[in-house]
Amino acid sequence: MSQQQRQITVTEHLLLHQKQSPTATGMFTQLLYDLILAAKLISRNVTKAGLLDVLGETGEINVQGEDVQKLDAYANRIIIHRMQRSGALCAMASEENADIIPIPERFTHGDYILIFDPLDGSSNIDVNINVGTIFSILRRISPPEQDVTQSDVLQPGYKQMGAGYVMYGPSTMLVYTTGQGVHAFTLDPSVGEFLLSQNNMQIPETGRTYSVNEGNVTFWDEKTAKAVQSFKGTDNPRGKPYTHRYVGSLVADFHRTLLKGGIFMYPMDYKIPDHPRGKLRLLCEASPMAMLAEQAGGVASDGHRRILEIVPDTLHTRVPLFIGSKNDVEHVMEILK
Ligand code: P6P
Repeated sequence: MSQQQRQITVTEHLLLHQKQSPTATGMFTQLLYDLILAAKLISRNVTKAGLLDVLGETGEINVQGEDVQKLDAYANRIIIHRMQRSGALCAMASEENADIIPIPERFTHGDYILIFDPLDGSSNIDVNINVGTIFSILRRISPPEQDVTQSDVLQPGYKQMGAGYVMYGPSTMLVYTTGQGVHAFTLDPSVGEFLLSQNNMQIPETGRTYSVNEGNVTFWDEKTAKAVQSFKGTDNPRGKPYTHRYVGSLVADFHRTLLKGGIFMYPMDYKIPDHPRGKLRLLCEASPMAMLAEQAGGVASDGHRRILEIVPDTLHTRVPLFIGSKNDVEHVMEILK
């Protein structure tokens, strides 16, 4: 990428795409701009986590039954506070909140719904491993004069207007799509701007890496175990063994898969507490990552169905997830048939 291109800020990039998309309105650009501001505030605290009293747990348990990390709660508060004031939203839904988060009457309402995981992988934060904010943007279905209902939020992933994540690691990166390709920006902390670092990212059709928590092997069904095992031998799209990589933070494992190809898997398992439908949440994890994967030429499945066609039955519906290089995911789906 030329030095000139690298100076493109995310705001310029959004406006450029807004011009090219007849349906886009300034409202969508404003939404992303406010979300980016929230991400910068989160990044500031995440990168100083060891110095501020933000490590460890709050002692609370969230709707997922997980220990709430102090930074989870902080990130959740920052996004809700900032996005309520964006003027673009009629509602929000967070991995940390049991129910839909309404926009108070005193704020301007818009037509969009923001669904997010404020700090995914936060159990890793105390050991300084990459974590991330994952977001998904829908447009309401019900008329603006009515209250937002569950049906406005429980939409299949192909209805998303946009999706993306911010990864807090050696650098803070924003990766997003509005249906016109996948683009990555790196935060330059000296100027506080996200600058374009990769345009129109494409996942290689076949990868060299498989990514799964092998510690669950005794809790998988026979076909899942066979599919995972296939990446250790020659009966796979590469015709030779893949490398195993697993960070345990979806944003980090997905970002590597997006850049290098390969497959990330979180199959259903019979571990206690079991994940009969997988561990990952459809609305705030699988769907946004699936939109990114497909926009980059990859595939995202629950093992049988296209993730983007699954209609969630609750805000916190979980699904198995197989995502990444087209040939690698289709190879697994063939075994799981
Ligand atoms: P396990 C983090 O808690 C998370 O939700 C994802 O970020 C990650 O991919 C997965 O769970 C890791 O789960 O069971 O392997 O620790």
